[in-house]
Amino acid sequence: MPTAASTFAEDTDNLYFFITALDTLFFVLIMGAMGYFMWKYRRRSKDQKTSSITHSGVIEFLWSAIPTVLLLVVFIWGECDFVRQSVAPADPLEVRVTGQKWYWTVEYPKYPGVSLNSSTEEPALTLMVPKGKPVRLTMTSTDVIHSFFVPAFRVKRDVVPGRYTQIWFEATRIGEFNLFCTEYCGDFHSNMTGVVKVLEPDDFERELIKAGVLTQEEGESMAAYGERIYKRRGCVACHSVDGADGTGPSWQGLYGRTESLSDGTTVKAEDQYIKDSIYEPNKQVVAGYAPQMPSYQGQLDNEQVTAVIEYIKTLK
Ligand code: HEC
Ligand SMILES: [Cu+2]
Repeated sequence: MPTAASTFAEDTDNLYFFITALDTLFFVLIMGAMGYFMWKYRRRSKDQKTSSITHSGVIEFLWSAIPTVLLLVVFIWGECDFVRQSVAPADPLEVRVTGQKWYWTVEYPKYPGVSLNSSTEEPALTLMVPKGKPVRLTMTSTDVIHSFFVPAFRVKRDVVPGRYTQIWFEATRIGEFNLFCTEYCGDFHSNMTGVVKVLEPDDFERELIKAGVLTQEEGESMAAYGERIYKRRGCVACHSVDGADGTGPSWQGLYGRTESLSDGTTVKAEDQYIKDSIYEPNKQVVAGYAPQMPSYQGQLDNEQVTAVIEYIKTLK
């Protein structure tokens, strides 16, 4: 069993063990009886005939009634856990989760401006939650079906485009736990992992704001800030900076290049074009690429776009 780090873990594991023990018990009983009868009623001589066998009402009743009762126990037990795990308690910490090829973005309505992203350098910090407080995730996808799975919490739910799905949990242990996408979602599905960090409630807010708010630091150059945005806001998932081709074109040598577009026209890749590519990526699509880039309208402000441009300028 994976580490148990939420209030659901024990319930889920107990039911799981119960079902496994029940299976084992009946496997032994049924296989044992079968072996014993094979031996006991074996044919002893060539002309031995089977005696006439009628049925036993008592045994037939028991082999129907006992499994029915046991299955009802499993059903009611499972149903109670399921209901408890479906309905969050009042006033949970609300978190918005967006799944996207091939990373997660996490936002907190209570903390505007905070955004965590699993495509960051290792460890890919994705979700921060306080210990001992109910947390409710409202999840959606911008492209294909993903699935949000934290084994240590025993929570898993599909993340579907055009629909919101919810799960909640309460973490019981401080630490870092793995997050996976468990719905095959394309080439780099296996990269769609992340880290869930559980903090003491007293540290939570401070640490979250430190990790989640992206602002230019004292003395940081525009280009260095742009590089952080590139890593933190998921550009790194599709754009390389060393010339290697990805889902999108490499940024190496991009600035000032004459770009051929899919409609047959060309454009000089300078500030205006780069800015448009970030806010309205499907307006001018680079020839040879699918229009797979999400719009960052409302997610990156003007200053951040300028920082990205300054960073791209340095990638000769
Ligand atoms: C899901 C993959 C994906 C992500 C994430 C992504 N892009 Fe793109 N990007 C593309 C693709 C595909 C293209 C080429 C098609 C097009 O022009 O729309 C592209 C094109 C571009 C271009 C034009 C490049 C050129 O060679 O002309 C720029 C600039 C750009 N993206 C910036 C960004 C920035 C900034 C981010 C992060 C904030 C980002 N992209 C995140 C897929 C992505
Ligand atoms: Cu996925």
